[in-house]
Amino acid sequence: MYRETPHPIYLKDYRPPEFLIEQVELRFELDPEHTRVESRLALRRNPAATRGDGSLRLHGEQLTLMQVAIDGHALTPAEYRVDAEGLTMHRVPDRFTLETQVEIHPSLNTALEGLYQSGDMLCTQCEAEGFRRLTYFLDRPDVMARYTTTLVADRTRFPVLLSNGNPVARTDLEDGRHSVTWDDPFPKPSYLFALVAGDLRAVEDSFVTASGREIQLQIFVEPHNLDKCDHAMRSLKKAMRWDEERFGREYDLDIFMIVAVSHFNMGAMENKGLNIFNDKFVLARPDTATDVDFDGIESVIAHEYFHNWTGNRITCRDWFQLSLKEGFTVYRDQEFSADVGSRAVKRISDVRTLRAHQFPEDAGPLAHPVRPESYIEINNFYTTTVYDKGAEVVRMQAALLGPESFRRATDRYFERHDGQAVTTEDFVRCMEDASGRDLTQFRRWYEQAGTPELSIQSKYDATAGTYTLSVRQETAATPGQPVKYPFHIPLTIGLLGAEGQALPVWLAGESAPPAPGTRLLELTERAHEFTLVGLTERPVPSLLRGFSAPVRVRDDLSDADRMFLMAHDSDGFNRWDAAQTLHERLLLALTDDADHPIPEDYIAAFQRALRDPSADRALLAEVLTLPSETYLSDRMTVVDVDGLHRAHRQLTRCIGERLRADLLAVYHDSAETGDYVFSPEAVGRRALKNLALAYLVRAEDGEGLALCRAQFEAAHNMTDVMAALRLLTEQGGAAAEAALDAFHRRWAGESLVLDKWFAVQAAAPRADALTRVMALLHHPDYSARNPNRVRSLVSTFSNLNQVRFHAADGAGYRFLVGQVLELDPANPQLAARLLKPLVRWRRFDPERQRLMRTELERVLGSGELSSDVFEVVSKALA
Ligand code: 0A1
Ligand code: ZN
Repeated sequence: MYRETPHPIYLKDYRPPEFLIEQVELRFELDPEHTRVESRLALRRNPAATRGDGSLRLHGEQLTLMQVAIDGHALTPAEYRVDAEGLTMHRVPDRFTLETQVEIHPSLNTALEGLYQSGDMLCTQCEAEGFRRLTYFLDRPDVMARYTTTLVADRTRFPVLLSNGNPVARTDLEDGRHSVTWDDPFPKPSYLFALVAGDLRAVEDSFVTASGREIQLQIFVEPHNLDKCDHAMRSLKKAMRWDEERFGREYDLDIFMIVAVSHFNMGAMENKGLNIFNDKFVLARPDTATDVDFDGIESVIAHEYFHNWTGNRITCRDWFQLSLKEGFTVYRDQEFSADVGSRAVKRISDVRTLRAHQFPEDAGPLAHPVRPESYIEINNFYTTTVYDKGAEVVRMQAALLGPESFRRATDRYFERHDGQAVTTEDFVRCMEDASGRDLTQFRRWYEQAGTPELSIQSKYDATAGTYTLSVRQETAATPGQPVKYPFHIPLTIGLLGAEGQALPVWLAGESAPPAPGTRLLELTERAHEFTLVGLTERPVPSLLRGFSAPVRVRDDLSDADRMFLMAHDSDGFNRWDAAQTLHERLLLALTDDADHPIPEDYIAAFQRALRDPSADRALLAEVLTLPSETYLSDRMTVVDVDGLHRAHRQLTRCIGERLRADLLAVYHDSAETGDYVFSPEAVGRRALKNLALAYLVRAEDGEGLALCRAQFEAAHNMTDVMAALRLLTEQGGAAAEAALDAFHRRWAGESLVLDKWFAVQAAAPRADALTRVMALLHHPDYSARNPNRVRSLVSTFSNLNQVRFHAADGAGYRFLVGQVLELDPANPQLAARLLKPLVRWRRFDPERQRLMRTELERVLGSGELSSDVFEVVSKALA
């Protein structure tokens, strides 16, 4: 909590550390109320740094210092100073051993940063700056050290004691405690340190690496969750194999451990050899978890595992480089999911996320480059820009280099920088060195915020047989960056002939045509003209195939062109994107004018898609899904909350009515037979079936609802149960209440399933949504101390129930701010994230703007805020 305005930290102020820490010995006497931490650090002056005044300052927060000694001599109070952020020793030798003893209080730690209690266990979260809540340290990622850690705790309460690396000693003590010592041979930054203590059970397996080493794999959970780890273990082994095959990366330690905890601020954490997970991304059984959960587990397990090379072996020099590890690791987990599942479906879901979250962030007051220049609170920079746009930036480099050259470049990166703390610049240099390409201009993707908009105009000249694409790029100003320079944009395109066949993309000046198919064009100027030749008919262009760059596109294609692409494009992503644009244009027209006609050929195009027996079910489900209200609101200059909601319902209902027979056929054809399987085909089939059900229910002819009730009663997998419960809750009435009660009774002891019960009520766009949400805050199962529970109720309401959150009287805004202010003293990270939906306030009508601004000002004026919330709210209002 601060009283003064917190100061930003700037990239330009980066200096190498004055001291290095070579060896760390830690001893924790663990107890939820009072934990004692003894540390012994081998420090030496960094030869690469300029000499300061001879003093040394270590980070430390919320620590009670008991003792400090240099080379065995206790310091007197005159020789050091302690303040709220650290410990300064006035004079230190060039090389010495520092010993400290501190006390900390895990059970009081509600921020879930540092050492905290989750249920009956104790665990740590150190990224980004949590290690300083364990002991005094140089808590910055460019200080890499070897750690030996001894954990001491009561044998009965904490039979399992884990830390990074390999266990090297175990002792039973006389007083009922025991101790385990762990040694991690790999130097690591402090943010990758972890410990766990608890009464846990492990599911065990093993993995033989490409070079023949056997790795022990363990997933630790509370005893009642042992039957929910199979999918996580399978996912882990798949990820390990994939990283060997695709990136040549083998695991290094002899053990790899995962621990599932129920209180966690984020998704999971890649601590060396000891990943700690939000249990939501570990635990799954077909009857407790949906396909979306299974999918999330597979990709988060992979993501954290992949960090072992991209993040741990090679880490970040400073937190401005966060995307070095996060962008690259997201790219790697995306590619993994694409390879083990469906590439087109994966790309669609990633682009959906990017457009729904990153594009608005890039267009709003919190816009920042992939490599930010400054921050107040680093915890606020675990953003969709750093993660997802960061992944796009790596993807574009992979596209520009081509697969062989990109693999050479990543090999070079791993070889050159193993064991180092480096920068995004070092990464790009490896790309250049391995490929011979000059990426000078490309670096702007790391430096400039904002989403470029491409306008593409086409002209066909029948006599010359040429087709000209005139492309312009423009990027709007973002906070602190009034002027934007052109980006280097990979633009992948294809051309389709009248029968839907691929035509060659033959550039004027080239002596012979390339083979028909996809071609990568490169845009570097503000405006480019590409003249394509050898075309005896006007082609239909398929632009930005596979979403080859994170840009918005404005083109001059007709609806007929889009329907043609939807039916014929060989690029699955673009078939979907054509459909999305059709939906979007129609929905926006309906928003402006409820009487806007719904074209026959639009309905017919979707009917054809539904009737195509060869169509991939998963892709078909994506094609038939309307863009969300939140996404559409980003496409309007002034968001019309109620108009969008009405238009969405109107079109959904119309599709349900007009395509009723086809939807019913699809629904019945896709019935579940036999046991639940998590495969791309089965997931696609369930997605399509439940989408059909949603249209049928919303047609409100009674039959859909009857099917829905039957599905809710009969289904054995959570995907089908939740799909039905969501629709029933949305419809309301006695059937909904009965279903919600039955569900709650059935799943009373299952925390993650109860999260779904809260979320489904918060998301239902019924008139009494807010009243219900507020009542649920007092439900015995609600807990403001569990981030998953808070997100399931509060974030679901404010992010996924746009029409009710933005109710014209401002009650939704007052509710959210009340929650933020209540949570902030306990858990600033969570509070700052909750505030995000209000940041877009300038996009709404004047009255809503006023209401939202008033609430943001109420936050700012409310006295002691965390730096997390202060940064978000002050930037939102700037
Ligand atoms: N590095 C993790 C994400 C993470 C970041 C911060 C945390 O606490 C403040 C926790 C996890 C990842 O990318 O998975
Ligand atoms: Zn990550």
